[in-house]
Amino acid sequence: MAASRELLKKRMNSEHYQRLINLDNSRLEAFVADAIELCEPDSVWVSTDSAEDVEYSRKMAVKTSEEKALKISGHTIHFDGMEDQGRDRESTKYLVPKTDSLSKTLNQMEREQGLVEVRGLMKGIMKGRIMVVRFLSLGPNNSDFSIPCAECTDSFYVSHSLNLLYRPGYEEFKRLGQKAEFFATLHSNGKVDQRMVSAEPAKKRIYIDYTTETVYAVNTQYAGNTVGLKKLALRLTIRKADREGWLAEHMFLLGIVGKKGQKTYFAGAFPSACGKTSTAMLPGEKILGDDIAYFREVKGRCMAANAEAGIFGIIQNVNAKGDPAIWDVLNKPGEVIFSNVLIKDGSPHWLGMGVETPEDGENFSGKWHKGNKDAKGNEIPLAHKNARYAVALKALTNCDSELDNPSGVELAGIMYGGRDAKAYVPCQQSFSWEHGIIAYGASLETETTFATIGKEGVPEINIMSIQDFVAISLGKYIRNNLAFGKKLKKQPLVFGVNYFLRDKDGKFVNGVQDKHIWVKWMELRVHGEADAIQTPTGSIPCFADIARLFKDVLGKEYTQDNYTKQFTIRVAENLAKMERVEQFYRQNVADAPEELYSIIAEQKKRLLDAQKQYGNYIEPSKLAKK
Ligand code: GTP
Ligand code: SPV
Ligand code: MN
Repeated sequence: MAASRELLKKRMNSEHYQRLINLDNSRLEAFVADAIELCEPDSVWVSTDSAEDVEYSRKMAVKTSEEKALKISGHTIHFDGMEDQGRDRESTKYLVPKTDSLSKTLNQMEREQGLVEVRGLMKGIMKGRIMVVRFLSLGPNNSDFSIPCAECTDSFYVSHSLNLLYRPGYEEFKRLGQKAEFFATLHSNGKVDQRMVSAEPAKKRIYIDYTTETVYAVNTQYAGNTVGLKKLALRLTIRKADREGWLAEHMFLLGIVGKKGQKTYFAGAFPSACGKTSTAMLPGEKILGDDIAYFREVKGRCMAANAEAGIFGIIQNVNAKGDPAIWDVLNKPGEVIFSNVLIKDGSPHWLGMGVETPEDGENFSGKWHKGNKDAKGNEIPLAHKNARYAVALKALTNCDSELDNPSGVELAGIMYGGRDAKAYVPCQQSFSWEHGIIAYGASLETETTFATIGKEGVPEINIMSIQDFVAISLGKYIRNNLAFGKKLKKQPLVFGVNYFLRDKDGKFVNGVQDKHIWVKWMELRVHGEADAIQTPTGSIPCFADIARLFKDVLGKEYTQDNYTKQFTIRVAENLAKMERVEQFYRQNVADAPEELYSIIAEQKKRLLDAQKQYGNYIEPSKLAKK
């Protein structure tokens, strides 16, 4: 008997040992055996896909007090520590072997050293605890998109979240047997306090060993750091997609319902907390995904699927009027995990929920009262800005029918958008696939948000909204995107959006509902039903088309003044932006494709020519329809 099997047999009860052995995968057995030997749990619980097993994780999350039941049936609350309220860029590192190198914008360390450190922290860490072994699938099952994943964790909150966010994978592992090439995550909460919250944030480590497709996460609970299938797997998926010739993206998937009821699918990349869920949830449309999408070329068409099956969404500003579909699931019986909101009398409260909120209760800081201050003397808000909810997509009335379609859906358009206060117009279409990928995707500028730990509002370049997760060279990643389009007979149209453009006084020039107009316009563009005006940075909507959409979709009057304010091309700001982008690539991306520099140069030239003719601010009325 192989060494792993012997250890497993000794340390597991026979039923759970058998569950593992039935999957007939030696790498899996070695992974679980190593996890047991390293973490020394009291017992090991292997979950199958059965309803009973799925329910066990849900129940245990409450029994262990990692979650508490709320008033509405099926609702629970989980708290993360004060220093564990978002993805932690600083503690998250790629483990790079001495013989390899990764782009310098990525946080990294030498592999052997990292393994010694993180494994040292995990030694004996599960003593007195149960280790749960989970099997799940990224992408629809029985599909070219599927990727099997295994996670060992001592957190039933993590395990419960996996139930809601991903597709079951035990049967998939069984089907694949030795062929299952899976991603593995080993997670531990580490030491917890009396509230069952990870108590040693200074020892938080999230290390990605891409050479063995294994991730270690310790002394953290925040789902973005611990649910292996989310951003941790995305990093590994990008490497896999690179090897296999497809794309894995930080994008939502949305079906826009046309006049005759036909659906046109769009994907959109926005950095964390910059608009993916808000766009995918537009009332009257169909949500297919809100965070991670896979694209494959099939017979010259771009087919897309959601890696996930649920939403781990930002709850701030979710209210009855703006987000009826989410509001509905958050207010009726059904499975919902709330995290880091305020709890009072068994009900959750959050910032921007549109109703009066209590002055006290329990929140991420513990017992809370309005005016309470943190250790640094800052007032503690009633809920964290990055407080979230986890729900299965199928719980939503607007969930798209094609969620589990193994072929995915055909994509008609892609959009890129970040928090760009100064330069890009609210909505524009690229001149070509390549122009869109470079001028909107690779040139994406944004500001840091509350979704990652650290200072908010710091401007940065975040390539395709995915930079943190690009575990291959950035140049190669961009070339893959360019090459992917060239393989397609029918390319999706590429758009740039900017929900966060500000006027001279620092006020946003658009309302939060305006994004609905931009995507409706995109749908018209896909079907050749709207004209556009050509500007130096892209094709923008004509006034009449969007005025009509504002009326039809939002019942709002849209004025020429609004249009001029929003769509005036700010030449100097755009030139400065292109300079910053070029500089970024020259300094950080040694292998950036030549095409990137030529597309940026062409855009600069168009801007300079226009500047000579029209000056620094070009009103759309001055430019010609195309
Ligand atoms: P992750 O889940 O972190 O990947 O984020 P996301 O891209 O799904 O972000 P989400 O759509 O949840 O939006 C994040 C924040 O942006 C929320 O607090 C929204 O209120 C705010 N937001 C969304 N759309 C707009 C908009 O059009 N204008 C402004 N000003 N804020 C917006
Ligand atoms: C993001 O930060 O982009 C998220 C939330 O979607 S998580 O990755 O889970 O932290
Ligand atoms: Mn995200």
